[in-house]
Amino acid sequence: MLHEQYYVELAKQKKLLERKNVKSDAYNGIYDRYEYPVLTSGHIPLTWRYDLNPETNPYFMERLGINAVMNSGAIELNGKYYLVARIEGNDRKSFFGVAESDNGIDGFRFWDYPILLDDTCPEETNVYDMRLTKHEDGYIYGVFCSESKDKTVNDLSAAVAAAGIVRTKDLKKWERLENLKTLNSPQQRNVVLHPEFVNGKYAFYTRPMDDFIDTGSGGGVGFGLCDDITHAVIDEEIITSKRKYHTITEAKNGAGAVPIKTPKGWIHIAHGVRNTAAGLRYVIYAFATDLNDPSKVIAEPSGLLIGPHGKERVGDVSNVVFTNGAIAKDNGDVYIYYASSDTRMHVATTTIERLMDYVFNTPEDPGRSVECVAQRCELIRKNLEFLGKS
Ligand code: M1P
Repeated sequence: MLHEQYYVELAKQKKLLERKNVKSDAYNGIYDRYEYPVLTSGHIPLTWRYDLNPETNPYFMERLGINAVMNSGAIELNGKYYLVARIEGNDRKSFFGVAESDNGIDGFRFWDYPILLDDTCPEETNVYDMRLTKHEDGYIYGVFCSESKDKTVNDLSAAVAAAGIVRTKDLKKWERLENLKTLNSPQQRNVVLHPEFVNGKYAFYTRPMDDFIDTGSGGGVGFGLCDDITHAVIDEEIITSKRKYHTITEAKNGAGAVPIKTPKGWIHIAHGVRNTAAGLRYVIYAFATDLNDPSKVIAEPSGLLIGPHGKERVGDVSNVVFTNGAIAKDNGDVYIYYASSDTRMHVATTTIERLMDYVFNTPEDPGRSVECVAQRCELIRKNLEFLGKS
C-alpha cells in the first residue's frame, strides 16, 4: 500500500500540470508574456524524488529532492514541443530531462526518466544549459556546458567550463561526441551550433573566456568553424556581438537560442550581463547577422528584449533571465523559452514578422546619455507632430 501523502502530492501535481496558462496583460507589442511558468521543480515526477515503498520510506520523505528546473533547450518535433530542461538536484548537480507539451505554453510533462549521458569524461562534475540544434546534416545536436574542477590552482571552487556535444535523432538515444576544443580560449560556455553548414563546415557560436565566471579578455559572442563534428576543433574565433561599455552586455554576453532564419537575416536571442551593487543582472537581448555570413552583425536594437518582471526577479540567483531555447514554427510563430532567476522556466510568444520588425526597426544604442535623449526627443517630436500637437 502507498503512503496516504503520496495521493495528496499526486493531486497537487496533477492540478499544477493541468493548469492552463494565460497571457499576462504586460504589453510591449514585441511579444506576449504568460502568467505562469511552464516548468518548475513541482513538475518533476514524484518517482524521481520519493521512494514510494512505505517499508523503505515510512515517513514518505523526499529522498532525492529537486531544487530548480531552468535553462532549457527547445525543439519542435512532429508537431509537439519539447524542452530539454536543466534540472538541478538538491545536491547542486544538474542533469537533463525531456518535457513534452502539445501547445508549447502549458501542459509540459517530463518523460519517465531523465537523460543518462554516456560517462565519457571522468573529470566532469556538472552538466547544464543544453542548446538543441536541428542541423541540416540530419541530426539533432545538443551542446551543453561540461564543468570540471580546476585542479591546477589551489582554490576549492575553481572550475573549468567546456562545451560538451551529444547528438540524437529522437531525443531518446543520445550519442556523446568529444568535447569542443577551442585552441585560443581556455574555457567555453554558452556554445551554440549553427543549424546550417557555413563554407561547408560546422559553425559554432562560442563564448571565449579566460576564467570560469569572468570572461576576462573574451570580447563577446565568438564564432568559429570546424571540419569534423565528431572531433570538433576550432582554431580561430572571431567576435560577432561584442560586449560594450555601459550597456546590458558590459560584464559579459553569450549566445542563447539557436539563431532563427528570417528573410532579412539570422535573428539571435542572447543574454547580456552587467554588474550592479546587488550582483550580476542578466537580461535577454536580440541581434541579427547576415544570411550569407552568420558571423557578421547587421542589426542590434538598443537595450534588452526581456528583463525579469515581478516574481521572476527572485530565485536562487535573483535578477536573472536566461534563454537557451526558442521554437520558430513554419507558420511564423515563435516561442521563446527563458528561465527566471535560475529557478523556473517561462515562455514568451511572438512571430518572426514581429521579431524582424523589432530587430531591424528598433534604433541602436547611440552609446551616450545625451544622444539617447536626443533619440527619444526625436521620437516624441514625430509623435506630437502625428497627433497634431506640435
Ligand atoms: O546564473 C546565471 C547564469 O550564469 C551563467 O551564465 P554565464 O556563463 O553567461 O555567466 C550560466 O551558468 C547559466 O547557467 C546561469 O543561468
